[in-house]
Amino acid sequence: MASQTYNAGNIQVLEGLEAVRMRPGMYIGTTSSRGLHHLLWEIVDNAIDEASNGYASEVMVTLHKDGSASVYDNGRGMPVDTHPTMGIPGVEVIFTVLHAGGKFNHENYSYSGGLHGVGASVVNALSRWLTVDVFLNWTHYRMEFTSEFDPKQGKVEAGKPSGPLQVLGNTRKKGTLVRFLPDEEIFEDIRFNGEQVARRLQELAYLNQGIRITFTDERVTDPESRTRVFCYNGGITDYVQYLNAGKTALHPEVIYLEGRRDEVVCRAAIQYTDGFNESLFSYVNNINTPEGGSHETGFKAAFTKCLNDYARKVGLLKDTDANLAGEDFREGLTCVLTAMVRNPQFEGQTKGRLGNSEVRPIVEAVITQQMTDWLDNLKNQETATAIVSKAIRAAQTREAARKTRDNMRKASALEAAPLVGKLASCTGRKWEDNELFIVEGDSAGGSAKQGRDRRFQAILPLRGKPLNVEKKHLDQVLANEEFRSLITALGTSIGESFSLDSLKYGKVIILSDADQDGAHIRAILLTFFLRYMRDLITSGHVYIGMPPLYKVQKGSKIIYAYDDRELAKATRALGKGYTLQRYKGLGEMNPEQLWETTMDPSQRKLMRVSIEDAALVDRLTTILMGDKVEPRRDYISEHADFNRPDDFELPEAQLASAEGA
Ligand code: 1YM
Repeated sequence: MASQTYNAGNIQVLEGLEAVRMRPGMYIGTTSSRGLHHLLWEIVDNAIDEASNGYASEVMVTLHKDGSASVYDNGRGMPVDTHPTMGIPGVEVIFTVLHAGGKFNHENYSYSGGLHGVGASVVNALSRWLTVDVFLNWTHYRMEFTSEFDPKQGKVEAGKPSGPLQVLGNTRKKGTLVRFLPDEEIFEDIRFNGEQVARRLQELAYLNQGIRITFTDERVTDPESRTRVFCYNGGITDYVQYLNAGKTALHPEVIYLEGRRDEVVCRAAIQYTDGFNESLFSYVNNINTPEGGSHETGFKAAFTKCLNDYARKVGLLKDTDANLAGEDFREGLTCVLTAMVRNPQFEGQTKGRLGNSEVRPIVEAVITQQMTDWLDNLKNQETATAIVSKAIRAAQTREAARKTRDNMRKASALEAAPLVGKLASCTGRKWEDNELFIVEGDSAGGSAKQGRDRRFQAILPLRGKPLNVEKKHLDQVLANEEFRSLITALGTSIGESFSLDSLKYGKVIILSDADQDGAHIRAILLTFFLRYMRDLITSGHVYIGMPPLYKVQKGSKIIYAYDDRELAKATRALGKGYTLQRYKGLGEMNPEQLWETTMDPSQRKLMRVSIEDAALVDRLTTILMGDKVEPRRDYISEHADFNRPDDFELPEAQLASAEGA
């Protein structure tokens, strides 16, 4: 694919930036909000690269009132001298020639996420206007570009220079300032999301130690909260401490490992907590790799081997003992792992996995060497012992849980009927087409059983509130009857023995009431999936069913409304004399209504649950579902929106991204 696009790319150079406007999706993936933000990240990446290469110390990002965004770095300034073969200034090449990055692809730039320099012209092509100010050699240069309809040609000319490179005068400043207004003809919505921008900038600040990133959202009225500065001299060490806020650390100091080998720079920051979850966040060239990959594999192999060797050396493991498993060493682990790689190949469904196989042995060697040094250091003995002891306890509980699981499997194998507890299974044989509805309450469960299409819809009613699994150990989860029914129904097993291959349903749909209890149940189930069946979420199998909130009726005409906006539309459509019913719970709907509004694939609304920002989700789940009261109270008083049905919607709002299905 890569080599083919290169050829296609050469052709597109001839076509110019119009090609980008014709098919924006090919360059930025989508023209949704995600694509819009992609424009900003392209420019921000260039600024961060300049800083991480040591030329700039400061990056400033501003969202302006007119809808434009600007990015400044105090680095060298983009080249303004005339390009040897094209005969135009460097900045013009960068902003008007597709794939210009290749032409300038110097050594120091090849660590970037992929599109360095390439991105700038794409941003220009998809902007209404773009200006670039270069502060270089004590001179202030400017160049302006617009995308405007040209009546002579009868089409939009994309990213065309409004004039030549201007020299505006002398300056003491250094660096590059790019400002652009995304084109509303291209994007569904051109409003930037300030929170989303702030979050990513904070992440970049953690990943790029010491770089000062200033974020200003001029659209915010309160001057106090308009500007935020992110700068972390501790880098990923600070990041781990931030992730562990609200957890109890097993040792005060974060373990920091760093090394370089064959051009790959590898860093890890590690701190254990008294919890049971593994929170490993990995990045390649500042890009999150939630699906892992060769760098993660190398890290895990080295980490496990070093700790096992150490455990034997100090006698915590005897000659006759088996080695501890990787997951035993990762219980309660919070780790941020980063690798800088020359030509990263991102693979997997969401391009979230590093494919470069050469990276594995490199990371493995760096971590082995660094971790061995750390374990050999006398002052670390107490922490090292605590880590190994925790892993030994984890292994013991794992063994106990395995026995419980085996018994479960035997028990269910003995059962002749395919019924699991109260599961009403479906008859279809194709797992991809089958759907499992997890329904709150027996009465709604009853309606769902009657209303469903039994060929592909199975119903599992949940009695009362399920166990909150945050801070529960695997064996406690397995002892819980509701979760046992769920695990058996799904067929995947759980935790380390989870296997997507044996999943029995293509869609797993949570169906709960639109009230406080319903939101809580949803949050608990999502926490369970997140902690014990993470891949079920990342592979896109988990959904939230959306029952309507209102039924508006006039005569035989019925409209179901799923939110207040739809309600307003419905009442307008039906005119005077309608009756309005507000559904408080699923139980108020009869089987036909439940089918029509919530279960029928041709009419229902579903939200697919995704993990947009794994680190944030983890932190929020810990804060909101964990056992420390203080951070939860702080978070809720800071963020709660009391117009929402319930505060527990918060972690879920981060988890779920709306998607028609
Ligand atoms: C606000 C965004 O783009 N800064 C930036 C970009 C470049 C340089 C410096 C730069 C690079 C090099 C030499 C080099 C870019 N250069 C190119 C290209 N900030 C922002 N700051 N001199 C200056 O790579 O050797 C692309 S970006 F194409 F010229 F290499």
